[in-house]
Amino acid sequence: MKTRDRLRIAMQKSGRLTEPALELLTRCGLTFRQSRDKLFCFGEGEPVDLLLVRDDDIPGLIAQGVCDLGIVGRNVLSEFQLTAGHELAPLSELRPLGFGRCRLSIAVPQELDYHAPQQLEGRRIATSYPGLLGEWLRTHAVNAGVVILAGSVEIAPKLGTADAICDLVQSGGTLVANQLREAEVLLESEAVLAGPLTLPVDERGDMLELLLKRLDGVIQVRESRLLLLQTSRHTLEAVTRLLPGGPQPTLLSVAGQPDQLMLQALCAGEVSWRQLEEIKKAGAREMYVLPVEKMLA
Ligand code: PRT
Ligand code: ZN
Repeated sequence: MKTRDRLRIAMQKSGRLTEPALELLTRCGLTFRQSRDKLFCFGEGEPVDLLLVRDDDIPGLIAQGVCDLGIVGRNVLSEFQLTAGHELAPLSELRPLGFGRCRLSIAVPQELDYHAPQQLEGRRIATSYPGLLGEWLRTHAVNAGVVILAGSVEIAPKLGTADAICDLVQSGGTLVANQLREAEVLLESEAVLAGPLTLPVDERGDMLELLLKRLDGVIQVRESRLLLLQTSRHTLEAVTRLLPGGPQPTLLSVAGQPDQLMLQALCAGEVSWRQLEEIKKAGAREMYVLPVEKMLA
């Protein structure tokens, strides 16, 4: 494989994952000379470039070494790993990214009283995910016909080309509109950062390590809030007990008020009004909840 000194990330050119993936990379400090209609975006600050492609092509591009990383749905990555030829390098999921959530499910006609996988025996199931469906059928010892379709899977039962489907579900609206209902969840999916099982050890490896650290920081702070409040020393214990999870709070003394403390705590998730009101009742005042922008552990 030819060595490169710049890292190359494959991501979806236009689709559900495009905007959130770009936003995530931007939050990691990466900026690109934008040519969205083109295949290639040159990275300006850091030696990281983008390749904009169809999501289905992303795992293959990594496996062939054309790209070092990719942002792709776990559904696409897992399907690739089950169906790709053994001559291609194995891939791994480096990080879950927390957007593009959906699930790969088997759905059956609403009138079928589904309660066990064996009811699918001998039926035809339409899907674009023959690898994942095949694996599930084997695990559950069900012999069913797999009808491979590239798209519009949900209308197959109505057309009579299949008895059930195996497709991505998010809100469930598409299933309802097609008189189908979810029977089995095969995979919980979200966008992931995919890469080769063995990471490069040259300059790209250093950049990759740096990028992973920034990514961890961004993911960690995305839901984090910094809680600031004042409390007197005698209500400190009651206030601390009510703090939403996270590391130990930091305490600062307040100038000229020896009985008062300023408390600062990093909370792992959203802090609700209800929680704030409870903490206030325990003796806190001057409370602030701030979003966290960057974090480097
Ligand atoms: O052109 P390209 O091949 O790149 O795009 P694509 O059309 O294959 O992909 P796209 O943009 O539709 O989806 C990209 C990725 O988003 C998928 O691989 C999933 O990882 C993720 N994702 C999240 C979804 C959904 N949610 C989703 N709801 N992908 C597809 N859907 C479809 C689903 O196939 C079904 O038709 O939406 C319908 C179901 O949605 P609900 O809300 O009605 O249940
Ligand atoms: Zn696709």
